[in-house]
Amino acid sequence: MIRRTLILSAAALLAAGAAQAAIAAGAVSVTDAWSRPAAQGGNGAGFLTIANNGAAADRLVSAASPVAGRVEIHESMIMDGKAMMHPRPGGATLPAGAKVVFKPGGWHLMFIGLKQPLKAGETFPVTLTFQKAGKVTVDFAVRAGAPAAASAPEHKH
Ligand SMILES: [Cu+2]
Repeated sequence: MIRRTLILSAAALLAAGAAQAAIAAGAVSVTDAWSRPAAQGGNGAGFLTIANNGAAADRLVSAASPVAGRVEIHESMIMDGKAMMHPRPGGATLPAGAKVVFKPGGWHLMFIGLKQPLKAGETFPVTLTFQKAGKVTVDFAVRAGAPAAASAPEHKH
């Protein structure tokens, strides 16, 4: 099962690399992509680690997934003692040589309007678009035991 998933992921990466020369040459790599379980019709939150191994800064400009109506890039921060999420329409800066970790309480992807439930143990594809490195599709793993996205703080725009 794990082996099959790895092979499929490798095939997907190869396909993406063939279609996206920038990624094949690319300085950006993505690891540890995961999300919390979430219900159909609701919103989900996604987390990942992005390494920019290049000599120039890059930027995660957008993301998209067939499981969601749209995907937004958000940043959570504590304001007045409350966790607040803010959309970051300009995306996330990836400094040269830096590793940027999207994690609970910080940067995250917001899957708005889920077309299907995100079930623990399953994976779903997300296509990330980087300003310089281009597009890459990554499988996000839904982790059992993680708090449901429904328990996340309300959005305050
Ligand atoms: Cu959010």
